[in-house]
Amino acid sequence: MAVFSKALVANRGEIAIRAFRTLRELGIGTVAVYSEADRNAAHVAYADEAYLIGGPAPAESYLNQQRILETAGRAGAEAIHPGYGFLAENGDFARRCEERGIVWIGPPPEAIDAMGSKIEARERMRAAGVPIVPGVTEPVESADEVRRLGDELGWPIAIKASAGGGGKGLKVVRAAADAERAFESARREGEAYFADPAVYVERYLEDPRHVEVQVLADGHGNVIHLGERDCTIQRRHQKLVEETPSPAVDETLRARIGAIAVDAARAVGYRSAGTIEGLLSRDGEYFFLEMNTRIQVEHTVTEMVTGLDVIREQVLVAAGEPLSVLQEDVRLSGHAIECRINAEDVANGFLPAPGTVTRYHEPAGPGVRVDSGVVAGSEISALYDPMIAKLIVHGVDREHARRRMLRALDEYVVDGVKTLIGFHKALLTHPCFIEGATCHGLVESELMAARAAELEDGQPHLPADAVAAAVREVVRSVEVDGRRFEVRVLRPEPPFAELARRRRERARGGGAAGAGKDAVISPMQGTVLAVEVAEGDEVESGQVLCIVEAMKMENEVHAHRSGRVGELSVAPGQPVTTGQVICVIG
Ligand code: MV4
Repeated sequence: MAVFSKALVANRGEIAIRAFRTLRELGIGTVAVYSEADRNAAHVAYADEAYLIGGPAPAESYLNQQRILETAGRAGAEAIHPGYGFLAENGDFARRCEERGIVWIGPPPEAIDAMGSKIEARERMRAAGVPIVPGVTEPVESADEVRRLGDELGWPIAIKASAGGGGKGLKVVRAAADAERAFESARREGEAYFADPAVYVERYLEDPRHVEVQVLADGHGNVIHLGERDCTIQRRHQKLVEETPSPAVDETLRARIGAIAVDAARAVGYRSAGTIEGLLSRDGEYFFLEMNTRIQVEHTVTEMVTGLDVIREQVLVAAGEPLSVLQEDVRLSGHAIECRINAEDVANGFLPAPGTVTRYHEPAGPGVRVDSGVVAGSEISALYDPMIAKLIVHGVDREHARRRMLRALDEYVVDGVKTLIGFHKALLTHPCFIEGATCHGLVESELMAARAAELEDGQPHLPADAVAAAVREVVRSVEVDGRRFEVRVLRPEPPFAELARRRRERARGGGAAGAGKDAVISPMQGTVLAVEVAEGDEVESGQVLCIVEAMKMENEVHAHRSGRVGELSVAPGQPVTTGQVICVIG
């Protein structure tokens, strides 16, 4: 007997399909919603029924609360699963579902709201005895206060937007002299992103690990944890690889952070699946950072080592059932790793690379799981998140899982768009990853990008200041005497390709006269907010030269060496492109 007869999933892509799969196993009818850009999307084809809910932009469709609620009514869906992103952490939407008698497959709206304000969450956690990063639990109102807190907590400190999370609005302040600019910048970001300028301050931990704990809670007083996930490898606060168990957590520490996570969930009256995000310091201290009140992208690795279906628990708990397992029944077995397969161009600062997937083949075999939302012919739209799929592997231990992941990455074929497959191959063979270190800074390094790009498209890519040979390498299959060989053929680059490459190099500053190693390059496309130096100024290595705003985030551009500023080409209010020479330092 099914708990609901029909449920709507207010999402798209891989997570919509992931939720449909569980619903189908439970005998629950599946309802998809889609935008005009998603008429041919895989999640629409998978569901039993599908309804167009509006235009291509998220605001017209997947964020259109009224349309989604009306559609649930029209389809006769008794419950809504929000997936992640879009409306998943919108307390008002959860309330509106419940007011209409539609079951919200998620946490209580009050828990969403309490955790949505990071300042309130910190205060609630402090009161409940959950360790938080040392700092304030009330908004910070002035740069003076920031300086005072820095002296009190010890530099460096972090300024964070209260409505933020996931690192949006995070500013690191290394010294009192930087307090004013960072404070103003964090407030502007909070306002631009979340319409809330409130910020708070905490001690900045150096080289921490991002360790989060999966919790499950039901309406019968049961709260359990399913162990941790290590998500230390990120780029600009976007997770790229997640694994469990964490290379830095043993059984004793797991029991400790598990108990902290359960206390945190209880403190807000949690129900459903949730994640306590925390920082693990170099000396093994664990601090609460924030709670994600939704199913997360990386829930999959937890499922691999526990054998549980986290979305099944969400659905059953929403229907009033107790959790299917007790804490003492949770067994963690082996090691799981997830690689996010995004359509991004690593050689171009991880820029989203939308387009049509022309050929598509997923890996399979022992211990391999692929959660995807595309098929050959799918369009990766620039309107939505560029994640194409998640590749997850399970092995008996970390090294087994790592090798299995490399095998699976080798089997993966995605043509038509640039992906992170090459990047993951480069990362998982790097000594830093192999030894389970934090790898801070590795993802951003230029050599990694070059190696990743090379593995991505099988052509040599050299760092910007190296001289590229004007030959192209292509791989061809040949048969010789009935035996099959893959051969690499070196061909002269066609003239148009060479011209395009020279143009790219010029844009990066590699070929500009007088630039070379001394050019400061914009790492992103955006708008110049402020220029902190003038032509002819002497600057120190690391000094802020200008601030570039891209997608409402403010990014400082720093001097890579000390010297005198020349050829300054930017001014406040002007646009800059990726690779543009901002100035030279001579
Ligand atoms: C921090 C931190 C150091 N100290 N907070 C917040 C959101 C998440 N995406 C990363 N965040 C951090 N918050 C304090 N007080 C360092 C980070 C951080 C980080 C932490 C662990 C692993 C990788 C990281 C990459 C960037 C920033």
